[in-house]
Amino acid sequence: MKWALLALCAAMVLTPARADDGYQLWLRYAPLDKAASARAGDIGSEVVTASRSPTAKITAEELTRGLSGLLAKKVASGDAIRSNGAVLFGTPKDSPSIAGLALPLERVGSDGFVIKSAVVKGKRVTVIAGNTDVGALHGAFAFLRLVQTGAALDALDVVEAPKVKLRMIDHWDNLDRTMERGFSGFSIFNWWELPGHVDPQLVDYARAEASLGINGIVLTNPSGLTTAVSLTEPWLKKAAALADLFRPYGIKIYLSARFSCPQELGGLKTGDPLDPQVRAWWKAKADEIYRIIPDFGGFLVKANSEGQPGPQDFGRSHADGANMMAEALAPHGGIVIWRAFVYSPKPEDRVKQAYNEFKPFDGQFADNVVIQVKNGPLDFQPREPFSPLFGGLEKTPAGIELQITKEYLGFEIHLVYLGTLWQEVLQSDTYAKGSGSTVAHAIDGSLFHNKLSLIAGASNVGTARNWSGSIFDQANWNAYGRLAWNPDADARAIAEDWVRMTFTSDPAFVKPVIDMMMQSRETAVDTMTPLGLAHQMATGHHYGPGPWIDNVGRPDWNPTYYNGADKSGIGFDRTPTGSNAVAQYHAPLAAIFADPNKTPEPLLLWFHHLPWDHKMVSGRTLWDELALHYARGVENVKAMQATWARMKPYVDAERWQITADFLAMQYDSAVEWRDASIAYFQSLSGRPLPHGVPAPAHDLDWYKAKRLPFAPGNPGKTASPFRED
Ligand code: BDP
Repeated sequence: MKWALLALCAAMVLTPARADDGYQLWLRYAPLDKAASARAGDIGSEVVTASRSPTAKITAEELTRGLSGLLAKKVASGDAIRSNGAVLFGTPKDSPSIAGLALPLERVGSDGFVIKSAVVKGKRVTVIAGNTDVGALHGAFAFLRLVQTGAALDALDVVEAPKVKLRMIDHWDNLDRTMERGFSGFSIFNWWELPGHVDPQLVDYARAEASLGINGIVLTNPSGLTTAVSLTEPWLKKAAALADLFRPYGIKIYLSARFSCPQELGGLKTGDPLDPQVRAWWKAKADEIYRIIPDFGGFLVKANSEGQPGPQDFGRSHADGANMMAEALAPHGGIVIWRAFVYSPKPEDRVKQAYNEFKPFDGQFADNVVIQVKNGPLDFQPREPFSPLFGGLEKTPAGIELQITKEYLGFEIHLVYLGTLWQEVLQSDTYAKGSGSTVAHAIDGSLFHNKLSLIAGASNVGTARNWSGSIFDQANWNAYGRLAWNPDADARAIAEDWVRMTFTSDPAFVKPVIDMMMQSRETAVDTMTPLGLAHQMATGHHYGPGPWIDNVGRPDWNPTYYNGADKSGIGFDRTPTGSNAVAQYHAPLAAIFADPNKTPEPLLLWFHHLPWDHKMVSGRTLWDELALHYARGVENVKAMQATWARMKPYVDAERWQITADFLAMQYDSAVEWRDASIAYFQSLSGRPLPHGVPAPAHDLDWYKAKRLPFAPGNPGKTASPFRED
C-alpha cells in the first residue's frame, strides 16, 4: 500500500507537463511496437523482490513504471513469484531464491549485476541480482534498456561490472545558480531553498544518473569564486540534503574545495600546505563535513590554474597541496580529485604545462588522490591529441575529464554527438607499456594497476525542460555515462540504444539518425578547426569564429597564437624545432608526431607549421585542403538538415522543431565559420580558392567587425581575475 502510494506520488511529480518536450530523456518507456512486444511475450508480468531498502523501493518503482509503460499494461510488484515472466530482483543476502541460483556475482563487485533468465519455483523468471541493492538497481536499468531497445529477452545471461571505480558528473554550477559554460538554463540545485525543500525534479535527475551507473556528483564549480562559502556549516547542511536524496541511487556527493579556504574562512594568514595550522584547519573541516555528511565523497580541486589559489602561491607543489587535503580526508575514506588543468601566463607552450607540472611528482601523491586530466592537453577542443599525462603518470592514478557541455562545439545549438570524440581519445594508444596501452586502460586502472580509477564529465544539465538545452545533447550525457561504465564501449552502439530509447525503433528513423550523429563531430571539426587547428573561437564566448584575434604583447593564448598563420604558412610547431611538445609522448609517437609526413592529417597543424603549398595525401596543397574542409563543414550541416527534414513523420512536433531550428542556426554558423576563416587565412596565403569553395560573402573587415551580441560578459561565465581565454 505504502509502495503504491509512493508510486502514485512519483507519477504525479514525474508526469511531464507536455508529453513530448524531452523531459523524460531516454527513460520514456513508450509502448513497444508490435514485433518487440510479441518477442517479450509474458516477460515482465510482475516485479518481485524480498529487499526492503530505500534503494530496493526505488528499483521496484522503476521496474513497474518502465514495464507498465513498455508493455502497455499495469505491472504490479510484490514479494512472491506468482506468474511466469516475473522479474525477480535483489541480492543473495535478502533472497534465498537468488542465493540458490549460484550466479557469478563474485565477478560484479559492489556496483555490477547479473541478469539471467532462469526457472525459480517452477516459474520462468528474469533474475536481476547484485551483491548490493545498488548493483541490482543498475541491473534494473540495464534490463529496462534491453526491453526498450527491443532485445530478445528469453535467454538473458548478462554479467556486468563497471570498469571504472569513480564515475563522476562534475557540475560547474555556482551557488547563485549560474553555470560556468552551461547552455541549458540555470543550475538544477536551488541552494536558497535547501535544505528545507528538495526540488522533486531532482528525483528524476538522480534516476537519470543512476540509469547510467554514475556514482559521484560534484555539486559545485571548481572555478567558482563562491566555493569557499560552500564549505561553511549552513552550506554543508544544504549539501547534506542533496546527499540524502542521492544516497539510495548509489551516488555520493563531492564538493569543490577552494585552496584558500583556511584564509578565507578560517582567518589564517597563510594557506601553505606545510603549515601545521593550515593542516589542522583542513583536518577540522574534514571532521566537520563528515559529521554532517557521513558518506561524503571528497574534494575536487582546481589549484594554480586560471588565477585560482593553490600551493604554488606558497612555493609548494601540487603534491604538497593534494596530500595535505588527502591526509584530512583519509580517516573518513574521502578522496581528493586534483585537476591537472593548470596553466598560467608564461611563454611556455600552454599544452606542455600540465605535463611539466605533474610528471616530476609522479609517485609522490597520497593513496587517496586521483589526478583528473582533461582528454587533450589544451582545453576540450573539437579535436586534440590525447593528453600525454595518460601514459605519462605511471605511479599516480590519472582519471580523465571530459566536457559534456559543448563549450567549444557550438553550445546547445550545434548537433554534435561526442561519443565518437571520446571513443577516439579512449582508444588512443599511449604506448606507455608497448602497443595496446590505450588511454581507456590507463584511466580504468588496468594498465598501471591503480587502486583508484576515475572518469569525470562536466555536466550539460540545467533547468531547461529538456535538461540539456537540446534533445541531441541528451545523447552526450547518455554516452558519457555509458562510457564511464565501460570506456571500451562502442560509440555507435551507444548512439543506437539512445536513439531507440529516446525516439523510436523504426528502422527508417534509426539508421539515418545514427549516421547523422556519427559524422556530426567531424562536421564540427571541419566547421571550426580542421586539420589539427585549435582554439579558433572568438575570445570569451567560444561560439563563433575569431582566427584573427591576437592580444599583442601578452604571452597569451588566443587564436593567432594557436594557428601560427602568416604569409609563409600555418600551424603550431611542436617538433624539436619548435616547442618540442612531441617529446612528452612515448615512442614511437614522439617520432611520428615530429614528422609531418607521418603525423595523421587530422592532427597535422597541431604539431607542425607548414607552408601553404605543403602537399597533402590527396595531392592537393594544404591551402586547398583547408578551404575544402571548411566548405565540407557547411555541406554536411546542410545534409543533416535534409536528413532531419525527412525524419519529421517519426518524431513528435516539439522535439522535431527544436532540432530543426537549431540545425538552421548551425547552418548559418557553419557558413560564418567557413567564410570568416577563409577570408582571414586567404589574406595571409594569397592563394585562390579551390574549385567548389564559394568566395566569402563579405570581406575580412566585415567579419572582424561583427561581434556576436553576447553582452555583458558571456553566457554562463563567472567573473574572475583571469578570464581572457
Ligand atoms: C575552460 C573554460 C573555463 C573553465 C576551465 C576549467 O573556458 O570556463 O573554468 O576550462 O576547466 O574550458 O577549469
